[in-house]
Amino acid sequence: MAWSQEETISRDEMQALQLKRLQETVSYVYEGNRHYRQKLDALGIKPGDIKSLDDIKNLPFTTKQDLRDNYPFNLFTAPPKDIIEYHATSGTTGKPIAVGYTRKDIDIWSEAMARTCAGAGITSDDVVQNIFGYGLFTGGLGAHYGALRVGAGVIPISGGNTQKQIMLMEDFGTTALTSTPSFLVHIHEVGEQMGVDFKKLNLKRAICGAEPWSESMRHSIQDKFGITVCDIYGLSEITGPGVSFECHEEQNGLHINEDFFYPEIIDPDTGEVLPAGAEGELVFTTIHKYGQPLLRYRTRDISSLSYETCSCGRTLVKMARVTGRSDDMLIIRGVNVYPSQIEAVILRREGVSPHYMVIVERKGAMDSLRVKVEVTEEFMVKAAADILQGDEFDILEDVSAVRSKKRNLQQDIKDVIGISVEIQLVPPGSIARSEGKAKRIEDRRKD
Ligand code: DLL
Repeated sequence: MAWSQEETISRDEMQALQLKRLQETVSYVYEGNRHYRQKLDALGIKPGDIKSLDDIKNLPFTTKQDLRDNYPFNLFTAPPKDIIEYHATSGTTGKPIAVGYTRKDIDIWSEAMARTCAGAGITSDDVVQNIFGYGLFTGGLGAHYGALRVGAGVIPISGGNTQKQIMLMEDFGTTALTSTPSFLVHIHEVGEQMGVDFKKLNLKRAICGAEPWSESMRHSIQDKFGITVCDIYGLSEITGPGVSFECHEEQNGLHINEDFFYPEIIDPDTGEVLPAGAEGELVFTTIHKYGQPLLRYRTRDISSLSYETCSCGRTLVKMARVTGRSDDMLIIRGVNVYPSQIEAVILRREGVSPHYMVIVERKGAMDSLRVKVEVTEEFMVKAAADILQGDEFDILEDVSAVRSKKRNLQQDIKDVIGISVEIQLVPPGSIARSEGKAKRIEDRRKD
């Protein structure tokens, strides 16, 4: 069931609402923000020039660099006294990016997250263990606000504390989890070692996101915990989590809260707007935001839009699962590679776990790709048993089993990404675990 009425309105009604809010937003930033006024003046655009939604394509893009250049608060449009909450992205280098919310922004964010929770089937009957990190990261508080709004009970445990997570799942009767997918895999692994059968707990559903993941990873988490898992997408610059969310009815694409965040897909190289269905870079204009509204923010996330009807009854446009980032994308020997493609192959294979690390190195003039993958405990036990019990023939068999696993993985990955990789099988637990977003790429070419 949809949470709010705007989720099911007709396309005409939605577009009328979007146009009204877009016009208000352009006037608001033109009047209230020096950076945007200069940008719009330079292009000769006045707020009154926005007469249709199509006119959005004349507005300037905003990039991460704009946010960096205006650090910390020069892109805020609301007066400082109206900002009631601050967050910041972790940032890979140097200073983070700051974001600020007015009371109204927190209200809209809570609404977006209430829709997200409802989309995943969370109701006032649920006990939500919120594993997203609380703090400057938007995941923790965003999920907290949404869960509160639907009337669920929230356990604000935040990330980390793996054993305590498991203890609370058992003791508090947790029914829903909100977490990065990689951390759920880790929790399951630790729980298994402790002899916990997650399927016997009260767990029913989870909302996972904040990092690229694959359909195979979803199935793997669903099977391991015996729950339904929905994807959630968002970014701090736009609001945090809840920009879009999956419905549990279809689990196929994420409904965008498009009455708050107006989406476009562009060609990342030319900036040209692409038609529905085409894959490209997601761009969002916040059309109902006051602290730090952004015009045409380039997310660098790759997706596509679908306006087809969804069986859940929501009319909100859907975006496809994010397959990678246009800037995180690895270019190896001229080929574009997304780590999520490699992940999908790994998850299909028996004997290896979803813990992996993609290492890019430069050997001479050639870039090479190495994928470190952990084998499972069972694989190790079986291999060790064969070696200990076996005669020479069995040892050879075992070595050849390892070899053939490597060869198969190598071939499958090559089939998907188009270039050859070196596979390094490593023992369980040897790849560093993250308690938030997983780090899956080590690009040593930059060293
Ligand atoms: O990760 C907000 C969030 C919190 C989303 C909790 C979902 C759940 P940032 O730290 O600013 O914000 O990182 C945003 O993470 O541009 C994507 O590249 C990536 N990302 C977020 N969700 C997904 C997802 C939060 N479901 C960046 N699938 C975004 C793939 C995702 N990538």
